Amino acid sequence: MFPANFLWGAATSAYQIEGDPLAAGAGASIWHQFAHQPGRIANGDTGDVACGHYRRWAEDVALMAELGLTAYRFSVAWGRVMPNGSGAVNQAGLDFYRRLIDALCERGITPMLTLYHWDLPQALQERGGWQHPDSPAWFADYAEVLIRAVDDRVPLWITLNEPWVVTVPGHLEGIHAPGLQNRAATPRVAHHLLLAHAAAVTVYRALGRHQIGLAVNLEPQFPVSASAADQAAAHRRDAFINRWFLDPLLLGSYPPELREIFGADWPDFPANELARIHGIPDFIGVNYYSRGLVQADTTEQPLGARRVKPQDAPCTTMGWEVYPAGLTETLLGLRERYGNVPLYITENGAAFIDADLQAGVINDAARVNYLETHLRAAQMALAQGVDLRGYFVWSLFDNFEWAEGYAQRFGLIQIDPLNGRRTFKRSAHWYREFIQSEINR
Ligand code: IFM
Repeated sequence: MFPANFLWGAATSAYQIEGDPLAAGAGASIWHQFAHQPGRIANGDTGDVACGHYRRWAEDVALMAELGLTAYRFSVAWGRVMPNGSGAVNQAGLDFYRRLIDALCERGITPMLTLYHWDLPQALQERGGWQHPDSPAWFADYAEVLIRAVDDRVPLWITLNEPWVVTVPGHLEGIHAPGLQNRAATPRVAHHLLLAHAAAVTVYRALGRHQIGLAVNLEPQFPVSASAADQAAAHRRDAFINRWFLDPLLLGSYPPELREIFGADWPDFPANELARIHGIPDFIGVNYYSRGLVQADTTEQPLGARRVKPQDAPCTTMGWEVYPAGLTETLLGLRERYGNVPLYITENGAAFIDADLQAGVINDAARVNYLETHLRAAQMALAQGVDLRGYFVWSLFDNFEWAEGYAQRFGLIQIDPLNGRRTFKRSAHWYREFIQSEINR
């Protein structure tokens, strides 16, 4: 049912797994700074140790091979490569990623490299971060360093991971780094992220030889009732989450609902900047976890809507409903709105409280069920002709789940917090068999 050259992967990101964030001359990131502020992260957790992948990368690549992955999605910590975010390059940081990529290639695992998974160098934040009009140029310079260094061995590039999350939890709600609650700045942050994506793609088209896209978090929105207010709220939330970034990129303009949502805080963006953003990436990465059930609520500003937890539906420990049909709907909806752009599912997975290790097995049956039903949902979109090229489980490891710290566990592989020992959960064994059966079909 899956095409023969379909990629079977798992995904991670730098700050969530590496640990040793300041090693070998690396510059601190906004997440390092944020996690060390009291009260920001559950249980006071930080990424100082994380999964220890910075030290154990070779062992981790061996685990990926044991799992039978044909692809691995990881991100580069900008501050390891450019400690101040711009200017001098730190060779030791670059070498860490070169070694990782070489090891993946030796094992026949296709690297998918994300340039930005939320860990802006703190030095750039101090200059204004994503609010600064030069931020797209900073990003393009950083992208150029990486493209020149490793494009010969990296066939799949992602500019930004989930620019919506950088924008909203990071700059509007203040629950992610850099922890700002600045409604007036929020639209510009999003706009600069889009310009940064476009600038990196321009560099890539000049220097790179493979494919570049971006990864967005998408979730279909459903009104909680048939009332006109709830329906309008679901529609606004769809524009706010699903179309904010993809419409300007693929259609050339922002959804008009954003001006209604932000009112006077929505600037008139110049036509030449919108034209620069408008451009078809080589692929879109879809990060799918759940659907949104939406209720109108005027106290929730600026959206006038809030997400509610469904009654009597299975949910993960993040409180996200398990809703596989939404994945099929998302993939078909993308094709309907934007045309048959190549797609990868760059993240899909679930946090659960896993059973303890018993007789050598961590029986995470709920995660197996989640993955199986979502793969079936992906197959349904493929059967209807969607150009889906790969699937990446989030996540390879239990890791630092941002503001939730280590309490939320998405991994196929458990990490012992005391000694970093890695243990395959049942879902890892299941995924290995699934991949094998697909490859041998
Ligand atoms: O852990 C995150 C990841 O960094 C980005 N996408 C969602 C995941 C689960 O919340």
